[in-house]
Amino acid sequence: MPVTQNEKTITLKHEQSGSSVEIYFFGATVTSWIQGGKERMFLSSKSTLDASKPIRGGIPVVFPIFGPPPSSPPEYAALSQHGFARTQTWTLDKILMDREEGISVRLLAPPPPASFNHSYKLAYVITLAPHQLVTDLHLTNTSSSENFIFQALLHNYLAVPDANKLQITGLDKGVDYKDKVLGGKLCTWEGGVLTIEGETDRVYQKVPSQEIKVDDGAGSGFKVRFRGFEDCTIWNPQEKGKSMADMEDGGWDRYICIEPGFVREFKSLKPGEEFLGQQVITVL
Ligand code: TA6
Repeated sequence: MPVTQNEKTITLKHEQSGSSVEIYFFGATVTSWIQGGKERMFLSSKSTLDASKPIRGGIPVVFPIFGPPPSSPPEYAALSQHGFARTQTWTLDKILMDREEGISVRLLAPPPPASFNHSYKLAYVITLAPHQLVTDLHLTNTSSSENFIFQALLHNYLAVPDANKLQITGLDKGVDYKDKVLGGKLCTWEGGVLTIEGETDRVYQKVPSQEIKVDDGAGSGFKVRFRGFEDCTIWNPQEKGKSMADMEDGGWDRYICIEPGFVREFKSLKPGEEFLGQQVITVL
């Protein structure tokens, strides 16, 4: 059976290639992607998986805010870091495709917390193909009279053998980025190769290429393509990871986050308007 589920997870298996993906209903968090016989997602062995905290690893869904809450509007200011989608329990809506080309399921987010009084529909489509994992966030403003503002991001933790050996390319020269390590300083990317030489936490804004490559320095890597999403956060905490209670020891050397999102500002949807944010992760 290519799609199986239990009360906590749903698993897609592509029998011809042996690829598989596991998704927790909690946060619609992808927690495992096996491709070419290898685990491609980092999941901290110290992560809680009991719905008491966001999952540390895989692909948490960040919505409707990215990072710490803004100072206003009040219902956004009251949210927790990265919003609530990653701690909601989603449900399976439909198996959309089950063929040799790929297997695809759609999950639906429950309504928002009562204090966040906005109407929208949020769906997440996860598609497993032999060499690719595609995750699409579909948002519709279902209000008939009010605009809806949001930020969204797919916070992937890509498994790598050694973060210090990575070569990250595809960021266009001249793109602005907010360097959170420098207190949010706005910088301009000088082009070339980004390497991880210490804590790295940058929000690249409006990336024209919409395609980032990670060479893992060991003959493999990833390509992350996106559309709808325009920004890309690149994060690896290095030793600062020690201060995260749910980060396994040395875990920061075993992943890189290349996170497509719409996060440099709030995006506004008119009544009835839809947004699609997609990431396509390919193993190189
Ligand atoms: O996307 C990068 C980031 O916003 C970092 O600043 C870092 O804090 C990370 O996400 C993890 O956030 P979390 O709330 O999961 O600890």
